[in-house]
Amino acid sequence: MKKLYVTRTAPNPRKALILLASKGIDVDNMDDVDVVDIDFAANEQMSDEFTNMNPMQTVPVLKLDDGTILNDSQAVCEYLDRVYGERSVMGNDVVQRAQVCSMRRIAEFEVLYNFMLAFQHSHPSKAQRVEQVPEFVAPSIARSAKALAYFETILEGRDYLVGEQLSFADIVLYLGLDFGKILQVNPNEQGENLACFYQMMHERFSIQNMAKAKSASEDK
Ligand SMILES: N[C@@H](CCC(=O)N[C@@H](CS)C(=O)NCC(=O)O)C(=O)O
Repeated sequence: MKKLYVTRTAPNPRKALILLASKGIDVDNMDDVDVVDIDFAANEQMSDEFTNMNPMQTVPVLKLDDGTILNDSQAVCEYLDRVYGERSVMGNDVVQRAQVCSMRRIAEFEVLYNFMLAFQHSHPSKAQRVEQVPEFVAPSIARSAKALAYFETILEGRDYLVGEQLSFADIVLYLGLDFGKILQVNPNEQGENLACFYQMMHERFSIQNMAKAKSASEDK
């Protein structure tokens, strides 16, 4: 049995959960994958057992049947995308794959990463993990906002960043917008196109709605 280690509220593991959900796959109901929930409040990512498996002490991690460890969200998502479901969310042809890659990296490094940096340098829960430099917070949020202005123009007249269907780039941009809320950046106030995009994605993939879908399927 493969094992997928996640924290369901954290953006990087959510990439994997949303990728599977977008393909109609219930992560808790897979024949060959067990989900292991890692509780940040209990510092489970710092335990000896977890650290032996992933010295970076981060989630997600996917442990394959032969013991191979994938300890980065992009690697985990590439694997899950290829092995499960029919349509790839990484792009349908060579050009689309390159476009999804480019949009995904900009969403990741300019939006999500800068919000994560601002969070790590300001939130008390990260004080033991990061040497906090409060001066990083405001410029990091400003860099995210600048990239959001770029995405606002990309989304003019379209539902998704690339082509006519949801791609992995959309998932990462959504997670960036959603994580920004913790830093008081309202995803509904970054432009009309981003607000529509956020609401569409949030309806399907918010933590609450994904938990509701899970409990509804368990009740059946
Ligand atoms: N490059 C890694 C980064 C993963 C990462 O930073 N994960 C966060 C959750 S979003 C984490 O596990 N943090 C642990 C902590 O803050 O102690 C990836 O994309 O998988």
